Amino acid sequence: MNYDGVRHFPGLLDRTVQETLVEGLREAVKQAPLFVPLMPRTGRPFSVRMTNLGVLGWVSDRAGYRYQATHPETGKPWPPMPEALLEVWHKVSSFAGEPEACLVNFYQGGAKMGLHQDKDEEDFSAPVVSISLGDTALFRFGGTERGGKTATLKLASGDVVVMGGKSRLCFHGIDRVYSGTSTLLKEGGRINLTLRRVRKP
Ligand code: MD3
Ligand code: FE
Repeated sequence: MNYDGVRHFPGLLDRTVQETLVEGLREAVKQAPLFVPLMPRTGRPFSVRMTNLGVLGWVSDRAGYRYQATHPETGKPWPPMPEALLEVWHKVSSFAGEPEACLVNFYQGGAKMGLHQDKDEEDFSAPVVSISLGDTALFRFGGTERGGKTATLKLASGDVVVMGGKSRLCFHGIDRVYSGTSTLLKEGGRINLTLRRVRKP
């Protein structure tokens, strides 16, 4: 399906690739543990836990949202992006360069994500590529103005979404995750990986 630059590839990643990605993440979180981001100013915690892979990672705390080269708690560089992730990027992004950041969002319990825009990157010419693993989620997206009309899409394990063109700056979020809809993660829940370009070339 195609909605102003949103491209959804249901089931693009087979079970073996999904398992390979999860195994890579299990190794990565040993070096870069999941952390709970805080909302700027209020310090209210996100319900999602996060970490990053790649040369840059997205973090949020009372000081604001930003990309940085190191983990906010350990001070160490983020782990490298596994080859399997780069393959997905090159398969769907139509972008010549490599992704610089992979934000890992881990949804458990009632975790969700409110409507927001991704605009902490300097360069919006590259798409954002999203990979869903584990339980199915209800993804909501709208236009580039807050308060406009929205549509929803269910994202299942192995689905890939590419947000390019006009959709790159659309409002989007995760309304809910349907527990028990996937057997990929033994403890349940959902992982979303977003591959991004951050800096201008
Ligand atoms: C639309 N993640 O990490 S992925 C995020 O499922 C984020 O965890 C959600 O929103 C998740 O910022 C949604 C789909 C997605 C990702 C990036 C986008 C949609 C997007 C960037 C621009 C527009
Ligand atoms: Fe987002």
